Amino acid sequence: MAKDIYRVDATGDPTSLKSGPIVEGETIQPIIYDLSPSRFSSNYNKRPTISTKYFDPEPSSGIDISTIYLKLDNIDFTNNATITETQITYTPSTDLSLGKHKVEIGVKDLSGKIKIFNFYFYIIEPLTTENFYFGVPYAHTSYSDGALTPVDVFTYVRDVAKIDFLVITDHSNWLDMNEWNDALTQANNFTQNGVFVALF
Ligand SMILES: [Ca+2]
Repeated sequence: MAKDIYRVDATGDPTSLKSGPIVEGETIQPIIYDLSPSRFSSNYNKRPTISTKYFDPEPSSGIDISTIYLKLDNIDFTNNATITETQITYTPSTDLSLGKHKVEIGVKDLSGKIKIFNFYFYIIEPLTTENFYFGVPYAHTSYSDGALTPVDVFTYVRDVAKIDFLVITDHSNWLDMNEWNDALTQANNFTQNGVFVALF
C-alpha cells in the first residue's frame, strides 16, 4: 500500500522541501487533456486561445506547476501564459499565419515524472463563396456486400444521377489487393475538378 513520504534535499534537510507528498510507487505521468483549439481543427480566428488542462492521476504526487511550459511553433510562450493549478492558457498577441501550427505542453508531477504533449491545429481563411453540393457519402459495391463495380457506380452517379460526389465505403476487410487498387484508381480517374468528386 502506498504511503506518503516527503521530499528532502541532498543533505536530508526537510526545510527546503517542495510542498506536497511524494507517493511511494508513483510512476504515472500527469495527464494533459481538454485541448484548445481541438486537435487538427481548422480555425478562422488568427489569435485563438490556446489552452489545456492537466492533473496527476492516482497515486498522485500532485502537479508541479513551476515546471509547466507552453511552446507554439517551437517558441516558448510560458511567460505570456496564464497558469493555474489545473490549466494553462495563452492567447497570441499577433495574428498567426495561415496553415498548420504546433503546440507543445510539458508538465511534471512532484515526483519528477514528465508529460510532454504535442498537438496541431490550422488557421484557415473563411470561404468567400459557398455552394450547395449534392452527393452520397456512403455506398457499397460488389467488392464487398453491395452491387455493381466501382466503375459502374461512378459512371452511373456522374452521368445519370448527376450528383456532385460519391463516397464508396466498402468493407475494407472484404477487398483483395486488386479490388483495393482498382477502386482507388477509379476514384482518382473519375474525379474531375469542378465536375465530380469520386472518393473511396
Ligand atoms: Ca504522477
